Amino acid sequence: MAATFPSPDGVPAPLPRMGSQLPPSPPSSVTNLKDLAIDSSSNPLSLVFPQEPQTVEGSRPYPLPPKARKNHVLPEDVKTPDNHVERDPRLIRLTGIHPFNVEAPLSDLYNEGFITTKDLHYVRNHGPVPKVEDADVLDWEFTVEGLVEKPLTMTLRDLIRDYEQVTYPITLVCAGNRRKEQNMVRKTKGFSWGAAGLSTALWTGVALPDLLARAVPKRGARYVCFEGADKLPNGYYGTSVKLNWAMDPNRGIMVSYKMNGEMLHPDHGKPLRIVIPGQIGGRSVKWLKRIVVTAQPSDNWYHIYDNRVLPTMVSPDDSANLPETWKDERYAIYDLNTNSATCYPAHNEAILLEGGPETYKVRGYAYAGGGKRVTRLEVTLDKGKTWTLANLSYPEDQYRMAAENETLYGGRLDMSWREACFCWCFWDLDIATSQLQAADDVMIRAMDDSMMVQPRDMYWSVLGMMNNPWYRVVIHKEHDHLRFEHPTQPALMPGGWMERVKKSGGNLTNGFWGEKVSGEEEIVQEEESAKDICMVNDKVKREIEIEEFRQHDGEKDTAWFVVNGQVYDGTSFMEGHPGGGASILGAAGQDATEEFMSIHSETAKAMMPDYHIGTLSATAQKVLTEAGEATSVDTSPRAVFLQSKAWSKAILTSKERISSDTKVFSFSLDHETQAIGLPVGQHLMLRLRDPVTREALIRAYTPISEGTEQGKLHVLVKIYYDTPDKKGGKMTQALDSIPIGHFVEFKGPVGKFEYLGRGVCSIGGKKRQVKRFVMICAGSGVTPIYQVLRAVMKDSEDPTTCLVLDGNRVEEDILCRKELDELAVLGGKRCELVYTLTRPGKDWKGLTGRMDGKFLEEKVGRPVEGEEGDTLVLICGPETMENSTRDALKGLGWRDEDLLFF
Ligand SMILES: Nc1nc2c(c(=O)[nH]1)N[C@H]1C(S)=C(S)[C@@H](COP(=O)(O)O)O[C@H]1N2
Ligand SMILES: [Mo]
Repeated sequence: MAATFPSPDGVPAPLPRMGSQLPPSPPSSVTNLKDLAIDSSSNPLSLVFPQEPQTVEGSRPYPLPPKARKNHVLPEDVKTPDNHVERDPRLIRLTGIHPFNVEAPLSDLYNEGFITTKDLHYVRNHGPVPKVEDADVLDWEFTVEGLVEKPLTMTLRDLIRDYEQVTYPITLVCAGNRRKEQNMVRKTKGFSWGAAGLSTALWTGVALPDLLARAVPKRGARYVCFEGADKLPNGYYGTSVKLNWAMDPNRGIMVSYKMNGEMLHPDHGKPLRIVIPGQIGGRSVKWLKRIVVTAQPSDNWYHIYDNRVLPTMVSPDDSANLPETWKDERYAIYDLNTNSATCYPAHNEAILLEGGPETYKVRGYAYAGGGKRVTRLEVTLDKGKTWTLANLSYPEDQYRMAAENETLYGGRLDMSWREACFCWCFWDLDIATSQLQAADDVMIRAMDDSMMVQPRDMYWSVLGMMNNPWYRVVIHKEHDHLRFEHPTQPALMPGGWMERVKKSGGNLTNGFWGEKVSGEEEIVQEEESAKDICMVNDKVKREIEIEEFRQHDGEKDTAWFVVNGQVYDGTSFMEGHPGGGASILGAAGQDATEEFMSIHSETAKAMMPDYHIGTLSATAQKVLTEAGEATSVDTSPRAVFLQSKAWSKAILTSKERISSDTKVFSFSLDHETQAIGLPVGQHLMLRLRDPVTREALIRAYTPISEGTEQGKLHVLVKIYYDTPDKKGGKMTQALDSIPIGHFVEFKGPVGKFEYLGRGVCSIGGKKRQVKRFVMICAGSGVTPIYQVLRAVMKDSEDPTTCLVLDGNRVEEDILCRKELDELAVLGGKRCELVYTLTRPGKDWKGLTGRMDGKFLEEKVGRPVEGEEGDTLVLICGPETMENSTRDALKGLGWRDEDLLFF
């Protein structure tokens, strides 16, 4: 066959379908790889990646990709690190502008047919796209290393020259496909995919078993790790699969450099990636640099903290403190689960009742995992009481009919012997309009060849993955037509019955899609929705343009800021703000959504309607978003590191463990002589991004660095690990997991207190002279106290006296003890330093017991009559300690203005 029908690349020979009689004549301009190899062309790229004319539909016995478009760099990408990537504007962005996570509108995806073009193929990028010039593609180097007899370092050129090339159609599916539905039930840690988080392409490359066979895995090798070139907050993206799968030709795992006959698009891994059929997309590492054979699963951060289905009872809060649960390989996702969706009728599609069609062809897609075949798709119009079989078509099977040794895009179509299904399939069913009219909804479920059927109920888990309950489309009867409603719309797009049901107080988890079941108790408001605090004033109707907004950017002491597209006037609250007026001024003239939402309590959010003055116009919002991107990438050298309005990056240089749960994190600033820019007693904001969700985590810290120190910044942080009696923290765990050499962002200063020296304090901008500080702290609350104490004691002319009360559990918990002791010695009579422990060891000679009312009465006493205002009490510790201290001191006669809480 191969001799009779040369296997052209790009210009397909009009091959006969099975059973067809006459062999067509080969095309005159044969351009297959072998012919090209003897071509005298001087450009090596054009040999491997010829400018292939688009393949003609129908001329092969199997589907070929539709014609792809010529795209351009989109305006929204220009200011991002992806400003070199050309993209299709139809793609729906799921995580803001950057990083690029997108799906096509579901109908557009379906309309492209079996093979998706690069234009509409979904993209899941954890970070910026590595930039590789065309000229460097063939020189791209990667390794096969680890537990192998013959480690390999090779270029893409070697891979193409030295190995057999294959082409397979493969459907990639992100484990987050359909996650928006889960987010509607309860917010997961993942962003909101609709049902188009999957795509099918023809991938050309080398079968991984061939590569591994040459490297020869050693005894004891059980896993293969893959690592990409994209550097992310927690290291390079990487993951692993089992070695025996990687060695198994049945599994079809490949290293690929061509998608639909073209060099990989940058978003899809240019120039080289792994493609794993039947498994979640997350294992198909893009921009491939290393293949490492190991005895253990990958310890890459993204292998452990992404693409897992944790048990359903693990809440987002809990999950921060369960490192062992995360590492449990049993929760790692590999094979896809069986899933399906309805594409037509589309969301909001309407069909006429009178004069409309007699029947409607309901249709969509289905897939199964691990090479399994979808063996049936059933449709119900009565909530699962009765089911009808839909027609199924498997375009993938047509590739199995390719001639022996037939190639496509330079790779052999090695499909004839494969029993496995690597691709999605399509289903359809004609339903009489009258039947649709009589029903409330159309629901579907698929079954695979292990007889696993899609469940009715959702399995919610903290990352929101593998969502596959029956896909439900609601039917609305609206005067002369029927209108269809899908469960959700992707990203933040409104619409869908889930949102509607939730808004009307329905309980989506009642086993009846949130519909009121007769006899059901009045629904108790869900905890989650109770947390959606209303932050707007309904009476406010004003639309605000950018010019007006900009006039209140803090310069003239008026501070307007934006949260969720709404404009707030924070001017009158600057004095009352617990974080000091500076934190409002810092947000003035900006979109403060992320920061505001992640720092503020429900109480603070509930205050927002009082300050709500209008809605930002759409154009103004666009300008603001772009401005925000611009300031954060400003890299010009500055004398002072901290900026109040823009985040500045600092590189983590070391983590020094100073107690069982405390570390000093050291950062290098922009240059060696750069000052931190933090007045004594003030804090800075530290921002990290959760690498999975890109959610911003922001907290205030007081560094322990000397104010005079340059080029470096040291922050002492207590890491809240899980203990039997206490839950840990999201922020501190995330900070702890940042590798050396990666950045975090800082901003500031913030705080209403500042120590100016020699007893002069500034509190909320008002000066106050004090003679004595009482400093009460516990645990890591020592850091702001330590700052002020150091400023007092290091200035021998400062007459202020300090009484420091530091309460902890065990001796080891006393943080910065050496430094505190040294300051006490330095201060002599000016300083009294008292430690007390609640669980002292037997060698402890200091005080014991809690810093309760009795203790405070003894140590601090009552304010001295006639000397009101001479003493300022500084307090910093856990909330419960701060509250009990407040109560005790007020009981002793201290006034509110004498107590300052950090
Ligand atoms: N290097 C690298 N590989 C990666 C990712 C990534 O962010 N970096 N994302 C993964 C995830 S979660 C998915 S679903 C697929 C998506 O592949 P696509 O963008 O080509 O559709 O790539 C996987 N491989
Ligand atoms: Mo994914």
